[in-house]
Amino acid sequence: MGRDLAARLLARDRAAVAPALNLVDDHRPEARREATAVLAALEEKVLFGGARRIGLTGAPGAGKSTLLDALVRRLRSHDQTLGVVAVDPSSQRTGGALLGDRMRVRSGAADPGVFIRSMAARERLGGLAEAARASVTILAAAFDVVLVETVGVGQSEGEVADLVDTLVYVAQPGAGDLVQFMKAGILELPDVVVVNKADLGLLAERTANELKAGFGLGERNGAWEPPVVLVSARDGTGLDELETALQGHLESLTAEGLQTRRRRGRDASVRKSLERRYGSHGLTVWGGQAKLAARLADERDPSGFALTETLGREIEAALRTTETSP
Ligand SMILES: Nc1nc2c(ncn2[C@@H]2O[C@H](COP(=O)(O)OP(=O)(O)OP(=O)(O)O)[C@@H](O)[C@H]2O)c(=O)[nH]1
Ligand SMILES: [Mg+2]
Repeated sequence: MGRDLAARLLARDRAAVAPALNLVDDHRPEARREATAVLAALEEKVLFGGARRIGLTGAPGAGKSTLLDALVRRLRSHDQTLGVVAVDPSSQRTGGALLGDRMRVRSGAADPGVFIRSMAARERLGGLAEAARASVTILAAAFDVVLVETVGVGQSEGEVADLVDTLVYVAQPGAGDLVQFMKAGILELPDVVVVNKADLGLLAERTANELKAGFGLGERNGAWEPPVVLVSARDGTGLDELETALQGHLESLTAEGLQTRRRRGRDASVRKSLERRYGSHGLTVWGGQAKLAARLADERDPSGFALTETLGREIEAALRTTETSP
C-alpha cells in the first residue's frame, strides 16, 4: 500500500495526499515502516525535483499568514498548484490551526489546487522539524509550489531554512528585527527580506532602510544579497516586486546550487534527527561525526528518511554492545 501511495502522489493524484499525511503521523511501528518506505520512494524523485519550496518566517504578528494568503491567490492566478505547511512551534497557541481555517475560507475550500496542512505543538512528539519535512516531501510530489509558514523564534529560522529553497523573512515595521538577527547570528539565513505593512508609511520605510544596510553586512559565500522588499499584504503593494525577488533568487541558485542546498538540508535533518533521538553520546559510541559525514556523502543512500532509520538501528546496536560489555 505504501509504494502505491507514493506512485499515486508522483502521478499527482491529490486524493493520495491526505492518506499519506495521516500515515506519516502514525507512530506505531508498522505504520512507521510503511511511512519510511513512502517517503523514501518520494524522496528519490523529489529530493532534487518536485515542487519549488518557499519558507516564510518572522516574528509573531508580522503578517506571515496574511502574506501567505496573498501569495497563494497570486500563484493560483498563474495556474500554479500549492501545498501549504503551517508550523506553529509554540505550545499554547492555536495559530497554525486558525491559519488553516482562515485560508480555507479565503482561498476557497473547494479549490483542489490548494492543500493546507497545519501542524501544532502536539505533533512535536516525533520532532516538529521532522514532521514538517515529511509533509513538505509529500506535498512537493503532488503540487507545483510548497509554502511553509513558521513563527521565527531564534532557532526555527535555521530549521525552516533546511526545508526550503528560498527563505523569506517577514519583518514587522519598528520591531527591531535586525538587532534580533544580529544577536542570534543568523543574518546569513534569509534569501529575501519583506518589510510588511508598508501601508504604515514612514515607519515601514525606515525599517526597510535599516534592514537594507544591515543585510548588506551579512557574511555570504555566494553572490546573492537578499533584496529588501516593502510589501503590504493587506492592500497588495509590493507583491509584484516580491514575486520578482523570489524568481530572482531561484534563478541565482542555478540547478547545481539548488541540488547543493537541498542536499545540505537533507544532511542537516538526518544529523539533527539522530542527535535528538540518541544524543551526542549515541553518535559517539557508533562512530561520531566523521563516520556520519561519510555515510551522508554515500550516494547509495539518497533518502534522508531511510538513512535516518538505518543509522538509527546501527546506533541502537552500538549502544547495546557498550551496555553489555563489562
Ligand atoms: N496594516 C497592516 N496590517 C497587516 C498587514 N498584514 C497583516 N496585518 C495584520 O497583522 C496582524 C497579524 O497578521 P497575521 O497574518 O496573522 O500575522 P502572522 O505573522 O501570521 O502571525 P502569527 O502566525 O501569529 O505569528 C493581523 O491583524 C493582520 O490583519 C499589512 O500589510 N498591513
Ligand atoms: Mg500566522
